[in-house]
Amino acid sequence: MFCFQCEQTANGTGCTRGGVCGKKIDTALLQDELTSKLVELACAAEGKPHDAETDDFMIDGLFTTITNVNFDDADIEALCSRGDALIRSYGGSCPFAAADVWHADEDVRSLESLLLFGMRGMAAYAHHARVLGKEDPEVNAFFYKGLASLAKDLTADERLALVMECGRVNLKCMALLNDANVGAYGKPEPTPVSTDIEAGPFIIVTGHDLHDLKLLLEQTEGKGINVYTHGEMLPAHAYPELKKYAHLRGNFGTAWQNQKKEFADVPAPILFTTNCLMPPAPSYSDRIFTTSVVGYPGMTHIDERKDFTPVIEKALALGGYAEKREMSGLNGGHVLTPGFGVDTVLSVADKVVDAVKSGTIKHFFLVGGCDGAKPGRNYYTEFVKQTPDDSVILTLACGKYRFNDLDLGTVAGLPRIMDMGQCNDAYSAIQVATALADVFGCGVNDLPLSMVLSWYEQKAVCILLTLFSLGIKNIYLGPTLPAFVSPNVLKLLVEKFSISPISTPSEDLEKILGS
Ligand code: FS2
Ligand code: SF4
Repeated sequence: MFCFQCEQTANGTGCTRGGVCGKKIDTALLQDELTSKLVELACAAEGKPHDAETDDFMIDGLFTTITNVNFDDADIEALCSRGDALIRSYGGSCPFAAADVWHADEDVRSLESLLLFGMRGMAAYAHHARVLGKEDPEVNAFFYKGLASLAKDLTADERLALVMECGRVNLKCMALLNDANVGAYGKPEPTPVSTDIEAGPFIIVTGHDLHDLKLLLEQTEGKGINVYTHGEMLPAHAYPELKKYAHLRGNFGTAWQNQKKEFADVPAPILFTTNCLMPPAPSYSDRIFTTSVVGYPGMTHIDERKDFTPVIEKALALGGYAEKREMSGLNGGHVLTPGFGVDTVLSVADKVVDAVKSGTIKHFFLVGGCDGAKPGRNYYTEFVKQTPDDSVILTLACGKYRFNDLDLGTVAGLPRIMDMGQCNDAYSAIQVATALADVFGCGVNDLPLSMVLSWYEQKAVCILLTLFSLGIKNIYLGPTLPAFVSPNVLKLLVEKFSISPISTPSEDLEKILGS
């Protein structure tokens, strides 16, 4: 096997003898086979009309291969068989071996990986929009175009152009998902969320799929069961159509990499709607339930009929805590406040603009992205702690658990930390930055705004490509740079976008604020 798609890849170069994430060699080989089928199907179907079944397969096939999504060989084999049938229905195609990509010339491999991993990330967003009935023909078409390109003999410039196109199309995909979420659940609004767990039966829901959460809330209503979000599900509390459920009580735990510790002795089932799933320890494996594209051998899977009865029965059987438990975040805080989406932030745009003009707010930082298990990620906690009092921190995705319970007070009457939502809510951050640039009559790169990002898996890759496609410069990226960015491709990204690896919080802050 060879896999280097995530930040924790072995030795910073590639997993070859099983994944650091727990992915087995056979599973990695099957994921390569699935990717090969996706490329073959894309070649067969490119330029022809394709139906919803084929689009579903493309999107879910890509999503399945994202880090920490599916470890179940049976699921991947079933997808490969579906792929074979679809390829035949489009008249067949030339054979393609995804594994050849890993052994190609390092710059070709780098550009092809950037595109493939970017598409994997974008597929997750397309999937979430799709379950809410929203799709975009341009987004769907790009999966075929991008995947088919992997089988073509292209120049480096042509490959780079496709990488940038992936970023552009992903902006549309994130906009689609934002509209789908707002259409289904209303505009997010700032909402205090408790980290305490009430007495009695409860269910923990993790991952990113708000539709699954909504269905679970409907099915648990009136049953004496509380529902707690975990990880990237925290922003659900901010949506009017979700927070109206009184039994959506609070948030449990922190980011994904702490799940083994946090789930070990909790008397409740845990429902995984997407990544990031870690191989469960025997102490809690009978309490893990998966749905949608998530899979792990031996875990109970809730199929597309979305009957959550097994999860509900488990919650009732376990009974929860006998008494209320006072929990806290990593820094000891007890309340988290998601809901600072684009509409909330822009509703106080006048206040923000006045505060910038008067010098009350001197700088904005977007400190966002993935959390992860490798050491070095407390950089982001320290960075936020060290930001000056006259600055605002916008944040999103699971990396925020490093600091989202800190009380940094207010500036110009606004909270200093504003949680914009999940990773896909990078769309909100981009909208806010663009709106501010319009008001000030400058480009986004001229705003007093710095992006300090953390990455782990492939959704972070597509967001990064989107930021590049918008011409956004001077991004600080950590905790380490992707192994799939070759020295030449990195040189190019540094020349074009002045991207920097993070160093230390004080050094980076000095560079940002001193310049
Ligand atoms: Fe975090 Fe994992 Fe959100 Fe990533 S929960 S690293 O999937 O997309 O962020
Ligand atoms: Fe290794 Fe990451 Fe691939 Fe898992 S997803 S096999 S940890 S590179």
